[in-house]
Amino acid sequence: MKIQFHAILSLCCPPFLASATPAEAPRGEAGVVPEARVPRVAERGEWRLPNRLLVSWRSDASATEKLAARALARAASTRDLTTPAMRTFGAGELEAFELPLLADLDAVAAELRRQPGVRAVDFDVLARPANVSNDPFVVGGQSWGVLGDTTTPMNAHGSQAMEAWGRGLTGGSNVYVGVIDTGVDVNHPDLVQNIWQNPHDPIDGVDNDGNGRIDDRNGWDFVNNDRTVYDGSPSNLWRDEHGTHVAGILGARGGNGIGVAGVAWTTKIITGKVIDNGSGPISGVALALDYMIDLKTRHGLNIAAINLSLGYPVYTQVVRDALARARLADIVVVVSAGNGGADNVGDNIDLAPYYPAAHAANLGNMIAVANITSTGGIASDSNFGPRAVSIGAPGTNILSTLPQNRYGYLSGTSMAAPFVTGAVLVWRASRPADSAATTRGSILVRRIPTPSLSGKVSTGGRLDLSTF
Ligand SMILES: [Ca+2]
Ligand SMILES: [Ca+2]
Ligand SMILES: [Ca+2]
Ligand SMILES: [Ca+2]
Repeated sequence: MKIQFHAILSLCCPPFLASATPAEAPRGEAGVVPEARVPRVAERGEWRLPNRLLVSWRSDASATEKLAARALARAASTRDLTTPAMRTFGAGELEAFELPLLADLDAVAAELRRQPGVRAVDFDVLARPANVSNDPFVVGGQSWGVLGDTTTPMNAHGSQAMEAWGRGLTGGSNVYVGVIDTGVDVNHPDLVQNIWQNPHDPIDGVDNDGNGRIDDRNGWDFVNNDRTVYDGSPSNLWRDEHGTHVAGILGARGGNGIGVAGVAWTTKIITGKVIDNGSGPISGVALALDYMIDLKTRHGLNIAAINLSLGYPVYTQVVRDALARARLADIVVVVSAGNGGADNVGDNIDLAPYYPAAHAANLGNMIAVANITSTGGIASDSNFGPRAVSIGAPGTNILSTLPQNRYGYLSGTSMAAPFVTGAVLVWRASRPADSAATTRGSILVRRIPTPSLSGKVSTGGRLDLSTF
C-alpha cells in the first residue's frame, strides 16, 4: 500500500522565481496602521508610513518660511504636534505633514531639509514590539497564510497568526511537535533552531535512551530504518521536500530576519520519516506514531501535536490503534483531509472514507483540515466531510521552506493541516495545562464562519488565531 502526498507542486521552477501571491492592499485602520496602503520597509526593518513626514522647525522659523515649505512638499494637510515640553525648553515647533499617497518621501524629505526654517525631517515609522515578524516573506506579503484582517500586509482569509504574534503568542521551545511525513531538512537555516536534538542518545552506536532506535538524534527514518531524517542533497533537491515544507509552515523560526515564519516561531520539531522517494509502507506511520507517544510518555517530552499530511484509501487497524494511543497520551493529531484522488476533485470522505482523516470522525483528539485559497474558497481538489473534517485553513499557494536553504510554493491539504498544528503549538505554549481535547475544542470554536466551508466541514469555518 502506498501513502499519498497531499500536496501539488504549484510551480516547478526554482522557488525564488515562483511568482508571489499578489499582496493585497492593507486596510487603512485608524490606530493600527494609519493610512498605510503602500508599506515600505525602512533600513532597520521598521514600517515607514508612506505619506507622512515629521518636520521639526527651527525655533526662529518664520511664518513665511513655513508656508513655503508646506507648499513645496505639497502637503495635503498638516498637524501641529508641538508639546508643552518643547515650548518649555525653547525647541522649535513640530508639525506632521500628510503628503499625497504616492509621494516620493525620500525626495520630499531631502528637499525639505534644504529649506531655511527646517531643523530636521523624520519619517514616521510604526514602533513595533519584538514579536513583530521581520521575516522578509512575511513582511513582503508572500506568506498570505499567516496574515489577518487587521495586519499589514493583510489577508482576511489567512490564519490571523500575525495577530496572535502581536500579542506575544509565538509558541515556545518547550512545546514539541511530531512531523510524520517525508524527512525534514534539519539543517535548513530557517528550521535548524527549532529542530529537536535528542539529549539522551548521543551518536555512539548505542541506544542510550532505550527506545529501540540507535542514535535517534532528530527523530527516526522508518522507511530506511536509520537515524538520518534528511536524505536529500544538492543534487537531489526533491527528496524530503514535502516534510521540509510542512515543518516550515508549522514551525519555521520567526523573527530571525530570514525567510518565512511558522505559525509557531519557536517549537521543537521531531521528525518521523515515513515516506521516501514518493511513498512508504503504512506500518511506518503506526511505528512513527508510537515513537512520538513513547517520547512523551516515557521520556516526558511535552509533545502537544503530531502532524500527518498524508493519506491512503484503506482502513488499517494498526494506524487506528496508534491514533487511539495518541489520544490516551493527550496528543492532538492534525491530519490533512486529502486532495480528491485521481480526478483531482475533492471528495466527501464521510461517504468515501480516506484515512487517516476519516478516523477524525471518531477520535476526539484529531482535527482533519480542508484547504482554502487566499480568497476564502475551498480548493476544488480539497476533500471535505461534515463529520470527519473539522475546519479549513490556508492550503493554496503556500510559501515555506524547501531543502537546501530554499523556499517555494506548494498547495494542498498537506499545507492546510500544519497551519492548524502550529495553532495547537501556540495555544499550548500559553496554556500548558490544557488537555488535547480542550485545545482541540478551543481552536475549533474560534473558527471564522466561512460560506465556502458551510456544510463541508463540521464547524463551517476557517482557522483563526486572532482570539487566542
Ligand atoms: Ca534511542
Ligand atoms: Ca547513542
Ligand atoms: Ca535516512
Ligand atoms: Ca524566519
